[in-house]
Amino acid sequence: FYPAVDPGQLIEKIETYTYGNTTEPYRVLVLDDSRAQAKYMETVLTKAGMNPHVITDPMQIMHALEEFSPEIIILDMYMPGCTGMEIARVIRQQDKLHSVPIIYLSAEDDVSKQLHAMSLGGDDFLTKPIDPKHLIATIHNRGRRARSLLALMIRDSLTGLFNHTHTLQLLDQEISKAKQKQHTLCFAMIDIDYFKKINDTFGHPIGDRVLRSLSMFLKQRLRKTDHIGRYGGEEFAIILPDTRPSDARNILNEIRERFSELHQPAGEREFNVTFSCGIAQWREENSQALCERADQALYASKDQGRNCVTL
Ligand code: GH3
Ligand code: MG
Ligand code: MG
Ligand code: MG
Repeated sequence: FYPAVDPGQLIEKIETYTYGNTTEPYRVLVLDDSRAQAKYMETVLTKAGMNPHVITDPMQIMHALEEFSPEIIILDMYMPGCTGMEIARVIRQQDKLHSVPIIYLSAEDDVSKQLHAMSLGGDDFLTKPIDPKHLIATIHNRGRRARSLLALMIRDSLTGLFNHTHTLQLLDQEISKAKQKQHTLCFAMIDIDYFKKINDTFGHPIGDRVLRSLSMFLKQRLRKTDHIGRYGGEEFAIILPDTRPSDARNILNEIRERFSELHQPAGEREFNVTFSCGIAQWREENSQALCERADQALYASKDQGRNCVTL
């Protein structure tokens, strides 16, 4: 029977690792077929201020990944019917779990077997019995790194806005929420007018500055609940949850007008920039269909001579 140590004693020692109130506790998925070990892990992680989800049946792993969406995964090596290595390999085949750290925790002390397990997608190999301080420190380090990596992965580096991929993920999430709550939802696409000409006339760095200027402008003028993404080069996407189409149009028209009045500096000179916008209200469709309709509205704005908003 493992562990031999009473978790109650250990709790005192790992208390110092507890989070401040500022951070969301790490969601840690633990898979171990031993009920005693599972219970022990749950106690230790909870006492360390983390949010553990512990399962003992390897068959539950897919469901747990989907429902709990862990930030860190801890796998036992030997379980009836399968090994932790096999689970790790399956996890690593999923794109969206690519950056989730996998930590093996096993009594296996054969180094060549440990290294083989690591080669299949594990990030660490910890051996039982593990000092809880060592365990918690490892989870903290892996978790912190995974979170900062994720924060970088979802942003566009030039503007700091959400990138294309994450914008579409957010749109899917907001569509689900709108369905659940029977809310309305609007999606807007923005494209800068004659941006090529700006680059050609003033140079690429000035063009980049215009992109940042519009990004800041949008951030300042939209609500905290709206999501702003850089959809493509000089294209932006805005998700407006719980917003009526007429309100979305008014907001974006106001932003369009104010932005066009900004003086964009270029050395001794100054110039003005306009954008065109298309808005679509969600009609119980998927995100792709919604994007296409917003894009059509945007092209209608371009057709009408640019610097306008089409709903
Ligand atoms: P329209 O009014 O029809 O939208 O004309 P446009 O010139 O804005 O449209 P077009 O799609 O022909 O040109 C977009 C340009 O945006 C082409 C590309 O060189 C430029 N671009 C894309 N990404 C960046 C970037 O990151 N920085 C800069 N400076 N320019 C970019
Ligand atoms: Mg086991
Ligand atoms: Mg374009
Ligand atoms: Mg353009």
